[in-house]
Parts: sequence; structure tokens; C-alpha cells
Amino acid sequence: MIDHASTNPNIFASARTNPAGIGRSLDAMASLGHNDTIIAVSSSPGQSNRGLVRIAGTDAMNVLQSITIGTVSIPPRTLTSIQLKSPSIRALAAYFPAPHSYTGNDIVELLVPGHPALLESILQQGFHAGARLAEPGEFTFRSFTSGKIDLTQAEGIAATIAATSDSQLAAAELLRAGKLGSFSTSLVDTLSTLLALVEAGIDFVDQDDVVAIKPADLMIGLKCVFKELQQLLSQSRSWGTIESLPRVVLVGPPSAGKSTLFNRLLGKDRAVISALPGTTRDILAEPITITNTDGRPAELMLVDIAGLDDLATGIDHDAQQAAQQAIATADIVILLIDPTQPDRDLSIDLPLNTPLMRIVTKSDLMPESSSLPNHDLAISTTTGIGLDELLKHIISRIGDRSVSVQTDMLALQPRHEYTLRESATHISDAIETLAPHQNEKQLRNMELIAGAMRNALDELASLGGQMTPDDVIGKVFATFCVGK
Ligand SMILES: Nc1nc2c(ncn2[C@@H]2O[C@H](COP(=O)(O)OP(=O)(O)OP(=O)(O)O)[C@@H](O)[C@H]2O)c(=O)[nH]1
Ligand SMILES: [Mg+2]
Repeated sequence: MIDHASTNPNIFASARTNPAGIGRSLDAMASLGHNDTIIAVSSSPGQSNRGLVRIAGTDAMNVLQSITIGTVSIPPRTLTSIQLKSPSIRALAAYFPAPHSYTGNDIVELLVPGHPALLESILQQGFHAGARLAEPGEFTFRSFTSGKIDLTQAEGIAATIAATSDSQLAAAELLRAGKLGSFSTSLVDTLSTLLALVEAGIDFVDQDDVVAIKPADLMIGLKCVFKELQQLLSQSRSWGTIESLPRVVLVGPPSAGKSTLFNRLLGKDRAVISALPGTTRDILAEPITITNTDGRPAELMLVDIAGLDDLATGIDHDAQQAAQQAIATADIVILLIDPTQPDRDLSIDLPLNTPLMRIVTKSDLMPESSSLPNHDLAISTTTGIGLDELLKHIISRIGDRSVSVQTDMLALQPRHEYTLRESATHISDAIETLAPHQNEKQLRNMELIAGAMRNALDELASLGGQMTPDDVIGKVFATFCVGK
């Protein structure tokens, strides 16, 4: 593992004077010691069953000792019951000794009842014992500076915390696993070896025993690096594609059964359902995972809106406007027709090319002989009739726009994409300069070629954070919250 603080000593020096002020937390963290003892609540804010307090640094165990009754002796990596001093309750503690911990220094994690006042009291006792409040992202920053993770993995951790859908979670998982980081490390290795051979020709031009790389061999090496970059770019997807899932909007008159269908497809009671018309006033959007035509899981955003009603006034007017906006940004509109309200068949204004499916709801309430309005499918959320068919219809209409949740395809954040493309451009410059002389015995234009290769190398090395400007590191860690 690379110790980023020692490979890039400027991380600390220039972060303190970062004039752009990007990543205030980096500035603050960089000026503070790596071994300071820090404390924070790492669980989500609010009340919960369990709350997690994390303490990291040289004095982590002393801090724990000062807030517990009796002498604490905790075997490493084992949940041990302890007795807190104030309030006098039992809690669970785990100890991860340096250097085999998340941050690289001693870590103590305390599991206590997740009551905000209790968590705050433990923090105060920790401050009293000499710990300070961790900066946002400081635990992960320590993990990065001690070389336990690279910058792309830190981004994966931030993306995991922020994930709101299965595809985002799967993409974050790949980053956290270090797939992009190890790709860049391996290309950095290859490219720096090639560059050393080119530079040998420049620096030791008078020495007979130092032979610069042959043009043909350099061409093979550069083309190989270029191909790998192109392959990675073409076999990855943009982070933006998983951030904006295709939107399937449920539209219909009040009480048509939109929220009931929304809940049924989600598999949970997310929307309030009532026999009274006008129950839903907000836009509710939740990701759902369904099986794509190729059998793989795919994700889309299901949207429930207020019933469309011409007579709307006051607060209802706002709900109607919000509903119209949701329709305007839909990738598919599912128009629910309630056969128990025969005079409420809606005509809606759709943007050009937005597919519309006409679905009759509450089919369980209609006698088989009754004639239904013009429709694509009849369903009942009460009996489940037509629901599988509906999902098939949706997936066939949405086609390629659904977001696959497959775990082997890397999703690149804008920084990654930019860096990889820049790197490929520099390699292509080097190839172009080399091409006219590739069959000659001696390498020509060595400085130009080496310059382009150095630029490519800088870009690639910045991916994992081995040679990254501080503002990039600052931006990555500025997305974190306290306790992570
Ligand atoms: N029998 C039967 N009742 C249904 C079906 N779907 C919905 N309902 C009932 O229809 C009523 C209205 O359902 P909702 O899902 O709240 O309707 P909505 O379209 O969301 O209504 P608004 O939010 O007011 O626009 C509720 O009493 C549901 O139980 C169905 O398939 N069969
Ligand atoms: Mg509703």
C-alpha cells in the first residue's frame, strides 16, 4: 500500500495555504496531527436502536477508560460489554489496534442506545478526556494518508454513503473495491517504465552503455497503454447515467389507484392510500429494480403524483402544477383509467415522443362482460392481475434507458472520465510524434515524446491520488460528513 502522505508531502504543506479555499475540511485536517485523538458519532442523526461513537488516535483507549467504570480490557476486534460512568449503563465496545485499523491508528468503537442526548453526553466526556471532534471525513482521510485506501476508494466510500438506489450502491462498491485504483496503478507502472527508458536516452546521450528504447518497442508499449485506456472508457458508464434513472410517472384522476399501484410495485407502503380523492399532494419518487429483457436486474424511478383534477384550487393548484412538471420530465407516462369513474377519462398534454400506456385499474370491480375504455392492459392491485404484464410492458418501452444494476461495469465519476480522457490524449500525442520515425534505429524527438508521456503519467497517477493536486483531494473529502 502507498503511504500518500509520504509520496506526496505537499498534501499537508500546500493544503494549509490552499488559496481557493476548496475543501475547508482538508485544510483543517491537514493542519492537525494524524495521531490526534478524534471522536465523532458515526451513526445517522436522530433516534435509533443503536448509536455508534468512533474514537481514533493514540489516546483512544485512554479516552474509553476515562468514560467507563473499572479497568477496561478489551481483546482486539471483539465486541466486549463495558459499563459507562455517566449515565451508568452497559454498552458494547470494540478495539482495533494500530496499524490494522480503518485509519491506521488505534480505534475504539462504542455501541450505545441511539439516543441523541446520550450520544452528545459521550462526546462531551470524550472532549473532557482530551479527544477533539473529528472533521467531516477525517476518519477516511486518515485511511487515505496512511495508504490504506487510494483516492478512488475514498470516492467510493463517499458514494456509498450518498447512494439512494441499488445501481448507485453497486457502482460505489466497485470503486471501494479499488478496481479503478488498481487499473491506474498498473498503467502508471507500465508508463513510468517506458518513460524511464525514453529519459535514459535524453540524460545519458553520451554514454555508450546506456541504450534508449527502440522506437518500434516504444510504439508497441504506447499503443498498449492507449488501448487499455480506450477499453476502460468504452466498457464503463458515466456516473450521470446511474444518477438519473429513467422516470416512470403514474398519472390519472384522483382515486384512480396510483398510490396503491406505486406501493404494490415498490413492495412497501410508501404512499398514503385512501378512498378519498386528493390524498396525494406531493411528488413521490422511489427507485425500483425489475428484470430487464436480457434477464439482468435493471433500475428505474417510479413516480407517484397528485390526481389530475381540473377543479383544483389553492394548495391543490400547487399540487397540480407539480404533477404537470413531473409529467413533463417523464420517460414513460402510465395513464391509469378508473372504470368506476367512467366520466373521468383524462386527456393529457405529453411532451413529444414520451411513450404513454393506458392502463385500466380496479379490474376486480368490473364484471367480465363490461366494456372497458380503450386501453393497453387491465390490472387489479387487489388480485394482482396484470401486474407482471405491466412490468414487462414498462421494460419493453423503456429499453436501453433502464439502468442496469450489474456489478461488473465500472461507473466513472466526472473526475475519472476527464482524467482518463486527458491521459489518452497525451498518449495519442506521443504516438503521433513517434509515428513518422517508428521504423528508424534511433529515437527522435525524445523530449517531445517524454513530455507527452509525463503529462499522461501525471494524469493517471492523480486518479488514485499518488500525485494529486490538493484541491482535488480537498473536493473529494469535502463531500463527507462528520464521523466517516
Ligand atoms: N378494488 C380495488 N380497489 C382499488 C384498487 N386500486 C386502488 N383501489 C382503491 O382505490 C382507492 C384510491 O386509491 P389510491 O391509490 O389512494 O388512489 P390515487 O390515485 O393515489 O388517489 P389520489 O392520491 O387521491 O389521486 C383506495 O380506496 C384503494 O384501496 C384495485 O385494484 N381494486
Ligand atoms: Mg395517491
